[in-house]
Amino acid sequence: GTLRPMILPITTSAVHPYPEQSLVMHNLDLDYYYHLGLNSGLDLKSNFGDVKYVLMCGSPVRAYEIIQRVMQAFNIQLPIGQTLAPIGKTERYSMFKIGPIISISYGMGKPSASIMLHEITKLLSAAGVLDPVYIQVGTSGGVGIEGGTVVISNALVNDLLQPYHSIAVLGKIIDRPAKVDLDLCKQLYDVRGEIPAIMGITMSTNDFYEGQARIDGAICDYTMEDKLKFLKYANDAGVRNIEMEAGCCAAFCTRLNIRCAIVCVTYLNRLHGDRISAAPQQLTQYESNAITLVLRYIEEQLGLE
Ligand code: R2B
Ligand code: URA
Repeated sequence: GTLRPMILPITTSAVHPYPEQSLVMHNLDLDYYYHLGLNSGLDLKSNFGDVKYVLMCGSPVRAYEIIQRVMQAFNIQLPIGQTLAPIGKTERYSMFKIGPIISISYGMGKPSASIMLHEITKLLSAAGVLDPVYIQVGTSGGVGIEGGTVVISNALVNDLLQPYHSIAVLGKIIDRPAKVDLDLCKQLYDVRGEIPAIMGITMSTNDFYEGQARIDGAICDYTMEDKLKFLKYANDAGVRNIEMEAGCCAAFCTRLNIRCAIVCVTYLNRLHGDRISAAPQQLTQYESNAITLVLRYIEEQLGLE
């Protein structure tokens, strides 16, 4: 395909609004990816220069599961007793890499996801990676669809049902459009095969309980009717699932011209309840649906099949 510039070269004067601080900033020849435990002084080009896909998920355990599935897909077997080690530090995020695929966790919520996105993107940019594809392989609550269904987002809305990710910058609210790559979205949908998958709107919230109209949080100042009215209203507007990071990922990628897809499996149908009560093996099977679909797409793209 064509080479798309992912990000402008990292400069200090262009990004910093206060000229008087340029003295502090101008000697930024070493960039620290603080929360990843890496920096630009390392040989990023030889370690990360081949990256094509960044698979992002919430939990470090799932980031490890995903890279194990990648290893299976690439037919890589480690000697007995050896495991794949995470790259960098693991206090905040866990990153693994096999060939052109990174699997990295972002924690929970948009602020946590944002920090990871800034740092992995600066790192890949410094490594000379030109056109990476970012895919969120997440989990979510379904709205009007059954547990296990994979939702490939064709649009994102925030908790006000607006297609933005809003952040405060220099004392002002910036509404960043949160869009996905619709070609990528359709290509992912096309490889679904037997996997229950739909395309639909994903609502990205700032909380799991009140922010997602749950009535089982420690605080709940509304009734069951209020909850269902809101969820049905969202469902009528096209919302098919609810999670907590996609708005940030999509807006970040929209801003930097990075191709991005959001693929989240649903754990339950929120019109029927709030509690995630499926057995752990069932949830693992649900998660596997999203991973299988994404890896099927990547295998096809890389010609591994
Ligand atoms: C899905 O699952 C987490 C909450 O349980 C959150 O990170 C999300 O988006
Ligand atoms: N993640 C969420 O954010 N909400 C759910 O209901 C399930 C997973």
